[in-house]
Amino acid sequence: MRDVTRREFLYASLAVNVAAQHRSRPADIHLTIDSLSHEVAPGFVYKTTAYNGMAPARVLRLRQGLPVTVEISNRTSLDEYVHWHGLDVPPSIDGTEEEASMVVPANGHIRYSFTPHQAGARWIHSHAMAHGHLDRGVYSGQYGIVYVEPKENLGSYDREFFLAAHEWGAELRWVQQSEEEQEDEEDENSAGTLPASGGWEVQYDVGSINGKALGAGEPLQVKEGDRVLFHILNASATATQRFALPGHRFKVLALDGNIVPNPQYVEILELGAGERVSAVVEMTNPGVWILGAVRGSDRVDGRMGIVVEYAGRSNAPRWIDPSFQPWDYAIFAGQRPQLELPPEQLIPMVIDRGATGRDGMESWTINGNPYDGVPKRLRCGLRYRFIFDNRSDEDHPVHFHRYSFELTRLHGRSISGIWKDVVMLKRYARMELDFIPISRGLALFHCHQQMHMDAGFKKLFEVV
Ligand SMILES: [Cu+2]
Repeated sequence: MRDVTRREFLYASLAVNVAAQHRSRPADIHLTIDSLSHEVAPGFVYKTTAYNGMAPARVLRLRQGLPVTVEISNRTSLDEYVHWHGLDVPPSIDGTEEEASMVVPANGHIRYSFTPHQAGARWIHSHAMAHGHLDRGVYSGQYGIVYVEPKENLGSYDREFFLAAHEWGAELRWVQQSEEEQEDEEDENSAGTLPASGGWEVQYDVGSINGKALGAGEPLQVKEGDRVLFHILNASATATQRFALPGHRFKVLALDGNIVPNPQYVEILELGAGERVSAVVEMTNPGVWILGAVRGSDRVDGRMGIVVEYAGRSNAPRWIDPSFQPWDYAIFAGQRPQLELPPEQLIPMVIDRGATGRDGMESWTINGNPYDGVPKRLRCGLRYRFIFDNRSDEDHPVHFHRYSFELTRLHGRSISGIWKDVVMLKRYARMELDFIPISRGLALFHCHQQMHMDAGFKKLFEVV
């Protein structure tokens, strides 16, 4: 063996140092999954699991195009998946079992890096299977908003609030349908093939915004004349919510973090499970108000809401029922160019119920098939169009992992410029979505209503 020169020795030790520094360089984001006893309101305490001891997790701020290193420790005795919802990250770190992502092992940890390319309001949540355990996965306290600072900002505003809605105390209950509902369904479904007696539904004890029931948390403090930017996430496992702030209007700027072509004022925001809305409110009506669920049972009994308090005001929080307004993505859309190349491939997506199990539990099918885990191949860089046909009597917040899509056809009309990653497919509705997969690997499609997903409402794709 020849002698190592001093110069070679210096280089060698330098290289080891660099490697050691690289290994020990602190991660930009630490997430610790641990059990938590979470008080939603006095008398409403839930044993759950959460990130860094808080439900929701503190808002994670990333910068568009800037790589981040993430370290996740799991102090629970169950394997976990952390899903980066609305970000095109590689399947290995997207955080689902179906995409063969890295698992965060029970009592173990993982570390990885990625670059966020999509700006705006995204989120993280557990993608662990819940099935019969209505305190796991998206039912748990493992959720939090991820805000990717855009290169261009959303205009001027005086303050910014992040609100994450979530319910607690999930329980399966057999819900008998009223005669009126049965008649409605028979009208809409002339073939009369639906079971019209009732079904298992998830019901909750109490709702929360930022982890607290209405009246149990700190009010949002505003001043007259403020322009307040709200980023609202519906982190429910199953429920759609409609929110209003009486005496004020929301100017919707972005859906699922993506800027809309045609910002519009609305009184009511509707969010299916997993959806986000970013909207500006001009604070021109001094008082103490409830920003809350429009449905009385959710707001009054379920306490889904948060108090908005103008400086110097201390009266009891007020609620006024808004007049009914349908929520329609199309009002925020642009017009579709008349001359346009058709997509390279159409993918029919017929949504329907499958056979009811012996236990009375429903099942769901796509194109008549239950989930089989065999991926449908897509070609990188081609434009695809999903053609949805919902033959069921339920709304579905359908979600595509890793790729955002553009709504191209809604209630029989062509539209453009609405980019989303979860979209409400209404009962018996048709809808078309375009997308171009640009990164390879597995990508999961599923309904974000957890009961539906657990009952087979999912389909696997592979981009090659
Ligand atoms: Cu569904």
